[in-house]
Amino acid sequence: VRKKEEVAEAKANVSLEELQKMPLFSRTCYNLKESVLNPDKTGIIAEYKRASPSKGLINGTSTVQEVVKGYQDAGASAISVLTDKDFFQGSLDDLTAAREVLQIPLLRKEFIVDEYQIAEAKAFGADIILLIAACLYSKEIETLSKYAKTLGLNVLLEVHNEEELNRSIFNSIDAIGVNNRNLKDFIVSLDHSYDLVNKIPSTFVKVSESGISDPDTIKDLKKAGFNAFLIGENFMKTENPAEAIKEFVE
Ligand code: IGP
Repeated sequence: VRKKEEVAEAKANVSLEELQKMPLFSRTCYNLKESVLNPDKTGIIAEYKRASPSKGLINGTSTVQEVVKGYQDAGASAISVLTDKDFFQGSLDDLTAAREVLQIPLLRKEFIVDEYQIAEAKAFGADIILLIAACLYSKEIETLSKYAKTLGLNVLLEVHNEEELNRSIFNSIDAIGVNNRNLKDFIVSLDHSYDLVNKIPSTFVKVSESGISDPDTIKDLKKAGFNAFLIGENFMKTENPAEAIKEFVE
C-alpha cells in the first residue's frame, strides 16, 4: 500500500513518457547470466546497503561510488543498490551514481509493485529488477516480468519457500533467488537455500540471498548448486566494504 502511494506520487512528478526520454532508458543492459557464469568472476552480487529495518543504520560514511567500484575491482559478478528510502535510506540517485562507475550488471533493489518502477529502474541505470514473490500475486509476477523483458532488463525472482517458487516460475524470468531472510520476522536460515536449490529448474541462474557471512558458506552453497551469492550487511557493516569483500575472493 505504501509503495502504491509512493508510485502514484512519483508518476505525478515524472511521467512515463519523460522516463522514456531519459538518456539511460535506451542503453543496452549487461547480461546477468553471462556475468554470473563468467569463471573469471566470483559469483558474488555485492550490495550497497546503508541501513535496514532489522539492523537500523549499518554504514553512514562509505559513499556509493567508492563502495561499488571496490566491489567491482574485487571481482563481484554484479552489484545491488537499494533504492527504498523509508526502510533502507536508499534512492534512485544512488542507482545512477553506481551506474556511472560500473561495467557489470546493476540490480535495482526495490519492492516493485508497478510497471512504472521498472521503467524507472531502466531510466536510472539498472540492468536487473527484483520481483519478490512474497509481495506479488502470480499474475503480477508474469505481467511485470514480461514488461521488464520488453525493456531489455534481466529479471531476478525472489522466493522464500516452495509455495512461492511453484506459483512464480515464468519464462520471462532469468534468475531465481532464495532469500534466507524471512521478510516478516527477519529470521535468517540458510536451510531455505539448501531446501529449495534442487527444486529450481536448472534453466535459471540460482542465487542464495542474505545472511552470508563467511567464505566457507559460499563454497558449500556452490557445491549445493548455487551460481551466485547476494551479500550486503557483512561487507557494509565494516568501515571499508570494498576491502571486506576481498576476504571472500581467493
Ligand atoms: C543482502 P545481507 O544479509 O547480506 O545484508 O542480505 C540481501 O539479500 C538483502 O538485502 C535482501 C533484501 C531483499 C532487501 C534480499 N532481499 C528484499 C530488501 C528487499
